[in-house]
Amino acid sequence: MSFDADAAAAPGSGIFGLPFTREQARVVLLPVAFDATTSYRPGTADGPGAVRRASMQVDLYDRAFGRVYEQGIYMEEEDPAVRQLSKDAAEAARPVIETGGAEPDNLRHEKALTIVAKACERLNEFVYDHTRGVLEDGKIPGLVGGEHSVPFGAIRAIAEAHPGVGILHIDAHMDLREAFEGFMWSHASIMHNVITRIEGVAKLVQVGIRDFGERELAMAKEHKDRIKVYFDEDIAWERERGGDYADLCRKIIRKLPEKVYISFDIDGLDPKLCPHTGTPVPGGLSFHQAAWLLEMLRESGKQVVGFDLVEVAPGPDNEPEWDANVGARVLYKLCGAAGPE
Ligand SMILES: [Mn+2]
Repeated sequence: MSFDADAAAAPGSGIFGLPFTREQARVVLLPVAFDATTSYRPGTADGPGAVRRASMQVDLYDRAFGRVYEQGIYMEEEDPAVRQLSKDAAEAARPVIETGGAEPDNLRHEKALTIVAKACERLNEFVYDHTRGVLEDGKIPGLVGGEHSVPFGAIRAIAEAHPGVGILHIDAHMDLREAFEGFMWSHASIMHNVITRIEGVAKLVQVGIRDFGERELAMAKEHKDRIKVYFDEDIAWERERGGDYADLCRKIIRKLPEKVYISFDIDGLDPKLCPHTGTPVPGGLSFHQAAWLLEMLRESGKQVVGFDLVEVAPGPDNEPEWDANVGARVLYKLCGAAGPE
């Protein structure tokens, strides 16, 4: 292969400028251009395309993870049916979102909720089938969203293939709402749905949490054998007191079982790293803190069996694609964390 990892990406090359086919790749990325239930600010449907474009600028040698690309990384083409499904569902959802959520006894709202739920269920099946296929081929599935509702099908397939798996969940939000604005498959409900519907997930370890409702907190407490929360505020406070971040990472990683799926919501990071994401919250992890956590996870010898990167939203047309630039670099680190022994 005449591929030069230090050269600029060749035109027509794959994600990160790489030359691999799906067969040659160990990591298979699925772009999911779906953002039907985004409540505050839409745009994550354009995330996968923007991340792919921005990935061409990522240097392929990573000081911590080495030659991440050598395992082979391939990104599937976007499925236009997914984008259409997202558009149709978002249109149905709009009147509900505009009134601040579904009203009881409002038949129009009820109908809209049904349309959105059906679209989300179809998406879940699509993602599940794809992820199963990747796992059956002995490869590592990675998903690039889209809003945070999209990995449900992937996590279901992962939990079937690797029962007892744990989720390392980096996010500003707990995403433990039973439903949000009436939408049961809302981006704000992904981990509620995982905990209540996917038995194979033994553990959910949340990091960077700083925006949540009282009922979400109650749910985390109720399931304290399965859910462990590391609040952003505590991490920041520890840092101000001169605490050892590496020590904290070790504690976080110890809470996880041997097999780990990483669900990385970009809004877990400081919003200056993701200014256009759907629901930005002040505070958050620095890029290095997130990277160190991933590096220490890899060093721990635990096995990353899949991952997602969600809620990356590029800015309006004429702005530089800063969010996608950061997203592409996080994605490369995720591929590094999932690298072979
Ligand atoms: Mn979030």
